[in-house]
Amino acid sequence: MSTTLLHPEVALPKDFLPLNGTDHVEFYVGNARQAAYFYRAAFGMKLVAYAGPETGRRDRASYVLQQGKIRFVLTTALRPDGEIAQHVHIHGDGVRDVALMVDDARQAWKETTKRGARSIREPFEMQDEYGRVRLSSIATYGDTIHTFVERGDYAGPFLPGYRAEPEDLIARPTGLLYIDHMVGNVGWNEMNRWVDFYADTLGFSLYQHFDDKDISTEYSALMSKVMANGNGRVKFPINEPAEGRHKSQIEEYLEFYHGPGVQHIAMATHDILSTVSQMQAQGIGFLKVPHTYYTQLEQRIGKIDEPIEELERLGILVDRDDEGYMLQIFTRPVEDRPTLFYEIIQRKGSRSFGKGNFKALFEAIEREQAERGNL
Ligand code: TYF
Ligand code: FE
Repeated sequence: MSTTLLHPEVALPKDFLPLNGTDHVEFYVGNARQAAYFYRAAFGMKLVAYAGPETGRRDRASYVLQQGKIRFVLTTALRPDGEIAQHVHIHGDGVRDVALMVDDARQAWKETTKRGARSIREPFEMQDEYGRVRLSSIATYGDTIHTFVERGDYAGPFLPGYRAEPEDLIARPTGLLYIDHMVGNVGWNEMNRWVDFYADTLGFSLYQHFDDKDISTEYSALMSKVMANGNGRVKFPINEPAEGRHKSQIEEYLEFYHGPGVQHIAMATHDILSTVSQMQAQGIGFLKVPHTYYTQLEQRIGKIDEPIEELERLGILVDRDDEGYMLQIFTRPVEDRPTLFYEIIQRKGSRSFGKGNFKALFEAIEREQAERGNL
């Protein structure tokens, strides 16, 4: 993979998979009604649409939650057989589908399957009184898929078959705006295979800001490369485990998820101090950062707008690059298995993913791993 910045005289190859962003993230869960309550009360997402037996769908129930541009779909099986129950049986609750917004779902399917993507669903149409959408899906790592969503001028609350829900009085919004990136954990020595998959099959490239190899260190016990689509709206870091001082956190994930899958979803805010205070008050647990991190912060980062005491009180990390700085924080795993977690991120010019925080971050993760007896 080359990270060379394209020179103006070099013609840009045509983007064969233009993406307008992340359409939604669908989770397969054991109990969608209760999971929805968690995301509404703690993350502040609003319930906007529903499909299930009441709307004529007999085998599953789905709750659509929204905050800013972030849309989650929580789906549960109503029967013991079938793909949803099977997914939950193996993985516990987890991300099934990272759905991407396209102008042409037939073209997206054709271009990606032609380049080697495994088809999950050939292009098909769905229709109701609000209009028509076109969908198609391909496989990615583990049991995870990408659905291409072509909405056209569809005017319904989500997709055909969903009913709109009344104003959500449970949701306590926390200022989350959009998905900044979504990270996949893959198996030992599989990172480059999946980096190549996103490059060759979806036309992504190594995010230019990063050096070609990126980091595997004694303390991180992982390797990571960030892939981004042509217009940079979709960014997928890919992690693989590495040998380190202790058992890799990625290995722990792979054991409990029983294979590759989505590790974390990073959601952006314009005011991380208020977003994190509110999420904490609403019951979300974040990783703890030691006091020493903050005693050295100003000399590492320079002057920043946020009071250091406030950052320390909340456990927010800061990193800088030549374009600016960024603030980030990580939740504890949000399930009983040490699998999926969330990152809250505020960018102030920086395109960093927090490389400068890796030591502090991975030590914090290891402390939690040790508490689970998995180090
Ligand atoms: O997305 C990223 O690359 C950063 C860094 O287990 C990171 O958030 C990488 C691995 C990890 C936690 C954070
Ligand atoms: Fe991240």
